[in-house]
Amino acid sequence: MAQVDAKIETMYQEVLKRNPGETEFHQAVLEVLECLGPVVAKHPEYLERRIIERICEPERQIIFRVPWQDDKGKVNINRGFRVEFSSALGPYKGGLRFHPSVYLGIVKFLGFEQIFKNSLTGLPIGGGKGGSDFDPKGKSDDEVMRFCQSFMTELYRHLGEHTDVPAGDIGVGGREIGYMFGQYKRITNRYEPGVLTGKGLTWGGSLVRTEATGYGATFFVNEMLKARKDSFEGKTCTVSGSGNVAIYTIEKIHQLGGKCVACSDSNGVIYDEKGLDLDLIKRLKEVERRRIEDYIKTHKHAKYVAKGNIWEIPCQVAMPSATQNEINGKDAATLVKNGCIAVGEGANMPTTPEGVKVFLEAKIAYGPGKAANAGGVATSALEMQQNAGRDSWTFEYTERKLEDIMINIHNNCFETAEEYGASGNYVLGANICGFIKVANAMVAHGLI
Ligand code: NDP
Ligand code: 2IT
Repeated sequence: MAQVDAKIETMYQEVLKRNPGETEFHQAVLEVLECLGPVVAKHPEYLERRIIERICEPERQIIFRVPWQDDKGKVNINRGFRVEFSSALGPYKGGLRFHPSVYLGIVKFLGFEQIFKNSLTGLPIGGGKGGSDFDPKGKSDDEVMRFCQSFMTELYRHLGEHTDVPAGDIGVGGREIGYMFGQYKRITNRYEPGVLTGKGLTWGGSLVRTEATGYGATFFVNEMLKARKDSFEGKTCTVSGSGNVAIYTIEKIHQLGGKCVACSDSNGVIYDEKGLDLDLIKRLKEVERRRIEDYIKTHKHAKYVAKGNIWEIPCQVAMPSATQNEINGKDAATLVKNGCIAVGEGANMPTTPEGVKVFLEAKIAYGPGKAANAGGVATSALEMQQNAGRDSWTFEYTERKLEDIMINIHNNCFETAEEYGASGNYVLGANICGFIKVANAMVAHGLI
């Protein structure tokens, strides 16, 4: 093994050298590479065909200027990205993120994780990600529309139902997908629903896609709890964020008998010991686009802590659903000390490597993002299936499919961890299981 590990270390050093300054990308690559020693020891053909080095290099990276005019007529310039990482298993598939922190390193970390996540879903989708450093916060609908139209005016030429199919992520929801779909249709003169997912229900969208990531992550945690002969019933839970993933995580936790007492946004944390009022949160965030702080305007018994740390609130189940690196080593230790027995990542890479180490050493049920939050992209693939068949399925049928997919992902990760002698380690299970399928497809496709 020492020789194999040394080879993988050399590959990682090469990634650092070729991608300077992209710290989130380095972090995502290291987490996967650290799991692959025993895999390449069993499969020397992966080393020979240099599969790992190829997987770490995106197939294509597109960076473009996005000029747009705000309501005052002022010209603004943002940067747009689409990283088409791997088409080994299907067309590039993955969301678009609009947030001021977006740069190439963020898009590449997300695109890299997406390859393995999409492989875990068992559906025919490759990995990609995109976005912009545009900040939708505080912008009018018209400004968001003009931005989306300008963004799509460049991006459209790279898309297609068999080529690359974007969806939402932070800052990109139904409104943005609508404006981008409209512009795509106008430029191409083609009504091609299969080119974007997360669409509205009357123009090609799928039931359950809105709920899918949060519901899926909760199903995944439910499976981890079941494997330990436990359940959500009566559990106190905390969910960071208050966007799409957080909202439907809270909803499913409540449906499964848990009580969610806290959520957050980038300004602060809400704590409601009676259990969060989800109807109010939906109205504040989905309809009125307000800050979570406004929760206490009507619910005076609840507490709001500006710049608070949600992980200091005792809980048995924690579901980070905001952004990357939101749980550090200290937060993880606090969670474990306070009695947390399960963590399911709705967000992508929300736990730092130090935090992951704490969870794994404490042997709590820890579901990493690329497994736990795969329900969103899986339901996007179901939306693609419905579009291809000019069909639309019922809520119940689609939700059952989502639950089956999450159960399968759980079982595959669990069994892979067992097979590699790391019982209960879903990080190892997810990385190995996701990687092998992609690697085998790459071997089959030859040197491309
Ligand atoms: P939304 O834009 O709907 O919500 C994001 C939430 O996270 C908001 O409450 C936001 O607060 C908070 N947040 C975002 N960035 C930061 C930050 N830098 N610091 C603190 N809080 C922050 O996005 P989603 O719910 O769609 O995405 C949440 C996470 O889930 C992301 O990691 C995303 O990659 C992941 N994910 C999403 C999927 C999807 O289908 N949408 C699928 C799989 C994973 P504020 O409003 O203050 O910015
Ligand atoms: O991180 C993710 O998996 C997403 N943002 C969803 C991607 C998709 O194509 O539905």
